Amino acid sequence: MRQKRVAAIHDISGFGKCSLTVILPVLSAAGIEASAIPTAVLSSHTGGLGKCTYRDLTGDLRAFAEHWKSLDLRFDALYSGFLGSEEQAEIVGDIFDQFRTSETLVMVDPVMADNGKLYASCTPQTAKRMKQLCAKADLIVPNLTEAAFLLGEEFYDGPYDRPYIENLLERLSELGPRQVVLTGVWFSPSLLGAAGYDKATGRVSYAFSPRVEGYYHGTGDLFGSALLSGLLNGMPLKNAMQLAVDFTCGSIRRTRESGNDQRYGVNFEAGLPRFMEELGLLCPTNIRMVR
Ligand code: PXL
Repeated sequence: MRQKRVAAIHDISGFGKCSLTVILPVLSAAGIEASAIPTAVLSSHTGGLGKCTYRDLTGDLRAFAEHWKSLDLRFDALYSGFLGSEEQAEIVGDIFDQFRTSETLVMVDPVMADNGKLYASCTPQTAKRMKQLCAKADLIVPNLTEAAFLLGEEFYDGPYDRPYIENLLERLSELGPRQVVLTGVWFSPSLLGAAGYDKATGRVSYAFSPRVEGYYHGTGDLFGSALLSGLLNGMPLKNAMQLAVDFTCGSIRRTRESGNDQRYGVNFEAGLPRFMEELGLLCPTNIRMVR
């Protein structure tokens, strides 16, 4: 089988395990060639690690794409996340137009908010621009806070029920994408997961795992890259969602048990052999966990 290739359009946060430092290794473990267009370079993520450096790469994005275009590079998926500035939404939309073919999966994670609040580096204008970018996607993967910002309504922190979630999914798909995967979904406090919607079939699917308390950075990026890994390895949406939920929740559980600082991100590395096995890329008898 021809190796799949992804263009990952996210920031690189040097410390704290989110965005490209998570996405690239996960895609690689899934057998996918991962190329990167960095949207910004930071010394760490912006979630409670003190004052980080921040270099916005807005001025470089079009030149990256032009160079790649001159090499006639083709991508099976274009996957965007955290943007370095508001203007990048339009530029990333243009990059989608430059590289998409009828075979390309365009996936947008509208990274801008969590827990009812916009990230420090985002403004209400970011939300407006992110909504325009979502209109160009085949698949979007917002969390429930981002869903509220995209739909211009108040965030509701649960408990949720199926009619509420399914109404959100449908309205999010009306923004443009043919598939929506909503994260942070729960109906009972003990289970946490994701809800998926396919506009063509009208089918709604769910994937859950036992909830682990605590707030860990980079888990949206872990979920998104694992979901894309499943889809590019041929899994149906529901199976790819379950793969991503299990991998993400397993990484959170492992990290919580280790007592490591929540701001340092999750230990997903120890879960990679299992992740690869579920993708059918490893023979189970060859797995040795080294701690
Ligand atoms: O994982 C989301 C994310 C990505 N990039 C940066 C962040 C965050 C979340 O806080 O700060 C720079």
